[in-house]
Amino acid sequence: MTSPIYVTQPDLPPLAEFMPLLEQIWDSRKLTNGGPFHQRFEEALATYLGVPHVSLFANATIALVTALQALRVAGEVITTPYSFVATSHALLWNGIKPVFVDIDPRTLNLDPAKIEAAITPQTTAIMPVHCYGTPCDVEAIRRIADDYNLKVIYDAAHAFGVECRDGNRLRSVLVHGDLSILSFHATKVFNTFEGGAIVSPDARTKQRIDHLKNFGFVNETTVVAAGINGKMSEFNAALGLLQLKHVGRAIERRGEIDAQYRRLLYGIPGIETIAPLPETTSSHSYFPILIGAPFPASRDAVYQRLRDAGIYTRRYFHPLISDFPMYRGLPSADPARLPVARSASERVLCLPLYPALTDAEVRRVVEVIRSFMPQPAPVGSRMQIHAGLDIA
Ligand code: T4K
Repeated sequence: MTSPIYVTQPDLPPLAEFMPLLEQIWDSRKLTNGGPFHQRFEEALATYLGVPHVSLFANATIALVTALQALRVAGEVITTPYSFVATSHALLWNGIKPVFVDIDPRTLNLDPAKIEAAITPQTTAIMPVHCYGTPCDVEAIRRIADDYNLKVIYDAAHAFGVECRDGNRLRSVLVHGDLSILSFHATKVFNTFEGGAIVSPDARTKQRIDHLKNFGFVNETTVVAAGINGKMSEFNAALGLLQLKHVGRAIERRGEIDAQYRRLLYGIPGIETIAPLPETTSSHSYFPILIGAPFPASRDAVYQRLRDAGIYTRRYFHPLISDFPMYRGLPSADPARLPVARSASERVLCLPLYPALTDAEVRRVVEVIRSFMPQPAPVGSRMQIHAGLDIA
């Protein structure tokens, strides 16, 4: 019996390394509300990522909701239908109308060429997603935002540790836009069980965000905003601090698996992978493939055969956000306006990818996919005899 393979498996540090940190928490009785681990992790994370300011959160969804409030975004926001629902849900939680714009078939990110046509007098911001960690066209988006005086909030839940060319050096993709949001959920490249963060460019914005995530409290008697409770606990922060020591190795192993998949899948007609962008580093957060003609089976048939073999892939992102009941009545959710996103959503399958996945398991996944291919004709079959005659 082979053991099941899931789309991901959280990477954890050795428990023995975490125990002394837990003992410190037990001794201090400081469990939350900006304790010493929170402080240390926030600083260490900003340094690791090479970004100016980080505000830790309980999860990325609360961070997205807070980011929109911090920038006082209202009215309409242009966003992608090809993401996890949390991206658009954060807009609805703020009473903002999502306006869906189609994606670029090459990166599966919001297509900058289609943004301008969706801008109305009510538009106040753009909320793109660095889908699977592939950076958006940040320059094109910045130009549009500047021209129309719009804010840009990047949902960077998949983009931990991703860097791209900035002048003559590589720099974190998280410095682009007005704010970037990270997720440290169990299923992410870097996890703190649950967790998230907002990257902000200046101390003033960070301070506003920090007030908003703590009920709006400035001190015991002063409340400056109708904030929420979005704080990260000491448990999660201590784990995060420790995870930073190990994440480099984890990303390296992810890169090896990514390369192995690309090698083994190469040349299968109808299986597409997302090509890495030039001058960009990747943390290999997901391994999506797009399955279409001339591959002899549908995406769902492949998904099912893999399941039958104990391999639990995921169709991230199917259905499109714009197909869910709370969105599908919007004019921008009309399927006719989102052909690229729809096509990707119908063809995508995210293959298992996590540091503990073995080379043999990667081969097992690809073997099931290859099992749909027509078998090579047996020796001595008519086809081969004809071929032989032709050659003769
Ligand atoms: N923006 C974007 C673009 C996002 O992708 C997400 C989250 C967010 C915002 C919001 O971030 P957070 O608020 O969550 O910080 C998962 C995650 O729950 C979600 O965080 C993630 N995106 C989304 C893409 O995937 P599910 O429903 O697919 O997770 P689940 O529980 O089915 O887990 C998948 C597999 O992982 C399981 O089959 C087994 C394995 N697993 C999972 C968990 C939770 C484990 O082995 N251990 C675990 O503890 O949503």
